[in-house]
Amino acid sequence: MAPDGRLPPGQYAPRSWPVLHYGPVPKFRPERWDLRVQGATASGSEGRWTWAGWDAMPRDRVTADFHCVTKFSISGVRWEGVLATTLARLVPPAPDATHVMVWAEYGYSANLRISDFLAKTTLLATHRDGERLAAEHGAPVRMIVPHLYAWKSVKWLRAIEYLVADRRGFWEERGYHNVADPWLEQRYSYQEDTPPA
Ligand SMILES: Nc1nc2c(c(=O)[nH]1)N[C@H]1C(S)=C(S)[C@@H](COP(=O)(O)O)O[C@H]1N2
Ligand SMILES: [Mo]
Repeated sequence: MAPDGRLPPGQYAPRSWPVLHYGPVPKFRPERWDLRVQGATASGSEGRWTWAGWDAMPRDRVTADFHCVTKFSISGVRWEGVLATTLARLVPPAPDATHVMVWAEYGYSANLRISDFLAKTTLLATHRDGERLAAEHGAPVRMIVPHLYAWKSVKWLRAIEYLVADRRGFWEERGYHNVADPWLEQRYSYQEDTPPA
C-alpha cells in the first residue's frame, strides 16, 4: 500500500484471502524436508537445513501488502520468518551472482533479481498473523517478496539457487513479466519490450 492507503493500479481488496496455485498441495514430511542454498555461493559449497535446524532459526517480522497479478490485493499481512538478508549472511552469494531462482516442491520456480531477493522485506515465512502457515498457503516455508506480484512469493519453498545469469521461472516462461513490479503494472512479458515511460 502507498502511505495514503492506495493499492497498485488495477488491484482490488477481496473479502477473504484466496488460495491460488498451480497443481496439488504437497504433503509436508518433516523427516524428508530440507532447504538448500545452492548454485553460485561465495564458498562454492551448498547450504542445507533440516526442518529442525530451520525451525530453530531466529525469526523477524514484516508487515506488508500482497498483490496477485489476477488483481486481488491483501493489505497489512503480518508475516514472520527468516529474512532473506539473514540467509544471505549465512550462505553468501558469489560476487558475480545477479539473480536467484526460488524453487518449490514439484518444480515450481520463480526468478528474482538479487536486489529483490536482498530487499529488506523479503522473507522466508513460516507464520502469518501469528500462526503457522496453513498447508494451502505454503507450509512449512514460503517466500514472501511483498514488492513484487505474488507469483514470485513461492509457496512450499525448498531451494534458493544463486545465478550468475538470469533465467526465467515457471510463470515468467509462460507469458508473465520477468520483474513483476505491481506499481508499474508489470504483468505480462510482452511489456518487457516497451519500458515504462
Ligand atoms: N509453489 C507455488 N507457489 C506459488 C504458486 C504456485 O502455483 N506454486 N502460485 C503463486 C501465486 S500466482 C500466488 S497469487 C500466491 C498465492 O498465495 P496464497 O495461495 O497464499 O494466497 O502464491 C504464489 N506461490
Ligand atoms: Mo497470483
